[in-house]
Amino acid sequence: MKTIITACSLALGLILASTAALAANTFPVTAAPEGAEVYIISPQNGDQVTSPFTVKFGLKGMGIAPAGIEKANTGHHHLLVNVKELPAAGQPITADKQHIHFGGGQTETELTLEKGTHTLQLDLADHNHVPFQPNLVSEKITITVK
Ligand SMILES: [Cu+2]
Repeated sequence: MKTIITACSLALGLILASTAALAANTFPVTAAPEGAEVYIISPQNGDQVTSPFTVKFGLKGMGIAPAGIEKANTGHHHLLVNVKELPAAGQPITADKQHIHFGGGQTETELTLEKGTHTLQLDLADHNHVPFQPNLVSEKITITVK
């Protein structure tokens, strides 16, 4: 019995260790091409909009590729809604209501937000959803939903 327990805790220890390795920084980081630029075409900083509204994504000096497709100098957009801290380097960007992935290669979206003030920012990431180095983010804009 004691041997079984020891074997089990050993196995568990190995699993925990490999999970920790994954949680640490095991994703390769893609270098951002020089001169690349991400920006929000519309709405513009300070705009008042009615929900739902369209957000158009701009990109210079790079191309768009769907998530999972590894191609030099390409990535896909992520829209950060009311996000205070930028996604961590070397990790895939979280996927939730505040971190919206456009893994299909979309360059615009229809957004529904509650009335009030919101911030929007784009973050381009590579085929693994990992931000580029340096991080390719747009200016953070503030809009008001009427
Ligand atoms: Cu993504």
